[in-house]
Amino acid sequence: MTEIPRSHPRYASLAARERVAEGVRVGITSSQGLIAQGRGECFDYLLGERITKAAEKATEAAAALLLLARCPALSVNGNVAALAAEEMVDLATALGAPLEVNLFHRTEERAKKIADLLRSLGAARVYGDDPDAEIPRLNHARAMATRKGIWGADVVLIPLEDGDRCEALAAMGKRVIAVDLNPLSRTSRKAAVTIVDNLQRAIPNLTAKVRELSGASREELREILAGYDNRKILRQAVEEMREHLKSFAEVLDKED
Ligand code: PTJ
Repeated sequence: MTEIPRSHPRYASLAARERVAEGVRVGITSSQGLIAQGRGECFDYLLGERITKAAEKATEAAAALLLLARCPALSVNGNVAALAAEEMVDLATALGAPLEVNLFHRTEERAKKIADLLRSLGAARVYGDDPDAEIPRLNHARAMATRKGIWGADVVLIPLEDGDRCEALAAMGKRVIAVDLNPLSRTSRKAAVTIVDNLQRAIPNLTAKVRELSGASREELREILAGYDNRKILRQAVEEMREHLKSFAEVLDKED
């Protein structure tokens, strides 16, 4: 891996790039994952590379939904494995939930490598390397699922997902939580709760919220959800992006 000096003004972004590139080198991330990371970086830049108010509200709702769930499950793909494997294991542990490897560009070798990585990090339940069910209405590899994991879950967290599967999971009656830096994506619009944030900030933030709310009553958790409107949150995320761009334009004006 290229050594990135911590003093570099773009350290976090360059270090994340290195992790995805390393993921490709060791065979856990697809080469397409590099393109996805680039797209994400661009949206993160527009967002100001910070946790927005919209993301905070969505994170609270996501934590409430996960804590209320009968059977939550957390999906992991090649980019998630490269960028936040430990953080996903930590979240799964906090919830007592399984992790399931689910790949768009699926190879059995890659699914096994990711599952092994999650197990080596201490995950108690990891599925996806031996699927035994199919998500209806999907005709690609992402339909593969596991009965004890995503297939049987009532709430599913899907970071960096494609819109098709998000829709197919919702059509199965599941509540879907997305983590996606693009507030305009189909996934963002089809999920019940969308955290518009960088995965590397979003997952630890969500785990902290889960721990904070773990003592709350079911009534309190239901109240959080009752006041939540995902469309409103997406509009707010776009608005916060716009505000950030406006402040950029003002800086440029001052420099003239
Ligand atoms: O490992 P596989 O085979 O399952 O493939 C995974 C990728 C991510 C390559 C695949 O799902 C894919 O092609 O995804 P997309 O549609 O290119 O990207 C999904 C969304 O994630 C896009 O809206 C990106 O803006 C967003 N995104 C990218 N990086 C991040 C991100 N969102 C949050 N955090 C990121 N770091």
